[in-house]
Amino acid sequence: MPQIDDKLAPIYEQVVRRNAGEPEFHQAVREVLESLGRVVAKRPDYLEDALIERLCEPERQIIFRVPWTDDKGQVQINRGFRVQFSSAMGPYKGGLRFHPSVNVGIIKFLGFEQIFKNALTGLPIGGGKGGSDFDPKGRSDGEVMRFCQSFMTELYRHLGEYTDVPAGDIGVGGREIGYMFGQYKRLTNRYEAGVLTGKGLFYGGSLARTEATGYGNTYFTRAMLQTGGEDFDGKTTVVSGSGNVAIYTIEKVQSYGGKVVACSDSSGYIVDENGLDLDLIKEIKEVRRGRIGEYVRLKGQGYFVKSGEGSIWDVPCQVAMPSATQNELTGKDAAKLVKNGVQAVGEGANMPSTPEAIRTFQQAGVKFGPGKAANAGGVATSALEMQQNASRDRWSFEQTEARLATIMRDIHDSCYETAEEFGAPGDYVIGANIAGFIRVAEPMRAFGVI
Ligand code: NDP
Ligand code: 2IT
Repeated sequence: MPQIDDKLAPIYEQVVRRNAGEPEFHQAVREVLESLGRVVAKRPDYLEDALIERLCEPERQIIFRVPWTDDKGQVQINRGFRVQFSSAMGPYKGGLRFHPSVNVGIIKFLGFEQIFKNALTGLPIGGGKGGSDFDPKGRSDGEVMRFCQSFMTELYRHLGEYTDVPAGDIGVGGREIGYMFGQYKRLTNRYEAGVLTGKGLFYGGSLARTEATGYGNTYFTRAMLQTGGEDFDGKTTVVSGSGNVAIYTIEKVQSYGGKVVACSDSSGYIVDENGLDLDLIKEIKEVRRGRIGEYVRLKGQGYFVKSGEGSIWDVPCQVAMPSATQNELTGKDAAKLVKNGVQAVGEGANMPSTPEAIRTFQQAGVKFGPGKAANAGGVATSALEMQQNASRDRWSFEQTEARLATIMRDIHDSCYETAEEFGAPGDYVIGANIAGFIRVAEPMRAFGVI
């Protein structure tokens, strides 16, 4: 198991002590600290003024009650969160997740990852994350609207285009952003377009934001493949999830000639050896908000494996793109993928591979793109949406996508080059952690002890 440098070990121990019962947060911090030993060996000045300790402690954590009334007239109570982790690079920026599994440790791990991801984009955005344990599944539009309005009735006082700019994540898409933007506008009496991103195209949203995370991961993974003279063309690919990130990953991979044979949701996974019919998946998921298993019946081909009865990573593929949730790809899954000849793994989700899985990939020489680099296209395009809002402008799809493609190429190259510079060629985990860290550390030093 990779070790944390002796000088950094006390920081990790302190994080574990201070954040008891938050294993995902510990995991995210541990991975970054494992990489930073190489930095402080060259630059011991980064150990001064408790800079790394400060980076591991959120600037502000907000937890609040969200009361709302369901369609039966029953009052429901959820818990809302916003962790404003670091504003060294710009206003806090990061998504909102609505899922029953949400707790403060999950939001903290996501917020911590977001700091480095956002720094890697090269755009002026700090790191934050929020959400609620609200479960939108099976709820009517009216219930979702009332929940979003109540959530924003507390959150709005902590937001602002120069303060904190949320967007979507699991369970939060265009519908939810619309309800939240409407309530923010009503409460503040300000048409402050730059306060949320992922907005609808009719009220300040950016073209290509919906596609950005999946497209961006595809660009990143393609860039990794190209370092070995390979491409997606003709490669069998498996993409987990079937939400926003998964759908637009499948779309872009298919456009490069990749054959995507499997995807999933929390009920299980589908396999279609002929290549997935993406129009049908969009119809099931984006229009009907249905379950992925319906594909097999509607298409009349392929098969469905229920959750718990197998793993999507048993499906042989050359490229794997986990795009559902954290720790969905275990060491055992990774061993199976390696045995089946996987060549590249691009993480669309945040921290989908366990530490054992990452180790297995890297020891086998599989090109591994960590989420904080590979899925940064979503937040990067959110920053482009903020630019358009600030200049009261609107860019074409082509213009926005071209910026996204350049940003992903730059992120790939800076991870690749940083890994080489710090003696770990081909290790995108070390490259991403170190490149992201240095960008945040410099303004932190300039600002003094705050
Ligand atoms: P969506 O809500 O659109 O889709 C999530 C997908 O993952 C669904 O298919 C969902 O299945 C599945 N899923 C979620 N939780 C679980 C779980 N606990 N077990 C099994 N399956 C699960 O979310 P996104 O596509 O936006 O997000 C997917 C991942 O990408 C997340 O890790 C998110 O943090 C990350 N991400 C998202 C970005 C964005 O711009 N949206 C940007 C960067 C990263 P079901 O519907 O059955 O719950
Ligand atoms: O994890 C992520 O980067 C996101 N959910 C997108 C954040 C954003 O602000 O667009």
